[in-house]
Parts: sequence; C-alpha cells; structure tokens
Amino acid sequence: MLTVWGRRSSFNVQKVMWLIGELGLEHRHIPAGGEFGKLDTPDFAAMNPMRRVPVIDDDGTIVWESHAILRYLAARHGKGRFWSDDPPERSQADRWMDWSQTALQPDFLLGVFWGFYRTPEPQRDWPAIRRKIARCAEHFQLLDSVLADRPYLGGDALTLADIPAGTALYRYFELEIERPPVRHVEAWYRRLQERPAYRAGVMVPFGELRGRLDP
Ligand SMILES: N[C@@H](CCC(=O)N[C@@H](CS)C(=O)NCC(=O)O)C(=O)O
Repeated sequence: MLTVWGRRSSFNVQKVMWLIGELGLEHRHIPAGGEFGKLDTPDFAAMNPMRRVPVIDDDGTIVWESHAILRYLAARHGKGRFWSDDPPERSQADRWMDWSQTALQPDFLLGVFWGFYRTPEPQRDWPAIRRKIARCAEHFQLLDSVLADRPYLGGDALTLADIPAGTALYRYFELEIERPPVRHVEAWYRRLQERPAYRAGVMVPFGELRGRLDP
C-alpha cells in the first residue's frame, strides 16, 4: 500500500498527488505539515530528517523530496510512460524538472507566491515582488516559445517534464498579478485542466494561505 504524507495546499505535495492520480494508484493520504503538524514528531523525523512534506511510504520504501518521489513513482509504477527508460528521452523530463526546481520555483513560489500572496500587505517588499513578477514573465515567455511546436514540454504526451512547471500554472493564473500574453502556455494549461488528476491534485483553492507566513 502507498501512503503519502503532506497537506494538499502544499505546492510540492501537489506535484506528487497529481502523478499518483495519473498513475491511478490506490493510496492512503495523511495530512501533515502546516495546521496538521506531525513534522516535529520522532516518527516523522525517522522517515524524513528534513521534516518536510511530501513523504511517501510505498510498501516499506520511504522517499522524500518531491522530485525524487516523482521519479521513484514513475519508475516503479509507470512502465516508462511518464519517465522513459531510454536515457536521451528521459533527459527531456529531467532537464525540465531541474529547471523548474532551480529557476522557476525560486522566482515564482518563493518570490511571488510567498513574497506577494503569503506576505501580509504591510510587510510586502514591492520592489522585490515586481522584480520576481518580471522574472516569472520571462520564464513563462520562454516556456511559450518551447510550447509553440509541441503540446507538452517533453513532446507529444504528458511526462514528468510537465509536472513541476505545470503545477505552478494554477497559482500563476489565479493570482492578481501582471502577466504577458502567453498563448501556448495558456493552451497547455487548458490541456492540463482537462485531466481529472490535475484538477484533483493541483487545482486546490489556496485562499486560506493569503497573508500567512506560517507554514
Ligand atoms: N525540496 C523539498 C521541499 C519540501 C518543502 O519545503 N515542503 C514544504 C511544503 S511545500 C513543507 O514541508 N513545509 C512545512 C509545512 O508544511 O509545515 C521538496 O521538493 O519536497
């Protein structure tokens, strides 16, 4: 049996819940982190010394770090569908996953989502927020040019390449911020919204997080 720990409002948990939905895996979900706590218990620290969510236990195999979990689940249960066995093809997914984690996520999730949305209005650092919004506009324009000739980041079908960056789309398009027109990204977002696993795992209303700097 697969068990997943993590609150559904967590961006990193959402990536994992989306893939679990795509794979149709039976699982048990245990809310943890934020208001649900549990991360400071010895049992949780024994699973993940970083005391962060998501964490999974797949029949005794414990994995933490969202991208490590995505790769593990795709390799273990995906039969090459989301993360190819062929190294050149697999690198298509890996490069977009790494780019999302090291470029898009710091600018969008930390810079914009935390800097703007999760920070109470009087504490917002507007020059920094504007710089990060502009960086995100550049990131999404770059993705727009890539998606001009393919429906998904890795090519013709959904793969792990889409999951980290695709998870950012719901919040990016819901926030009241300036965005450049990015019609290929918007078409990709519409394609993702047609997937029940995306709607269930990622399109989780986040109003409760506004102006809250606690986890
Ligand atoms: N690099 C880690 C980051 C994990 C992380 O920072 N998770 C956040 C939620 S997105 C967390 O556990 N925050 C503490 C909390 O929710 O209480 C990953 O990708 O899994």
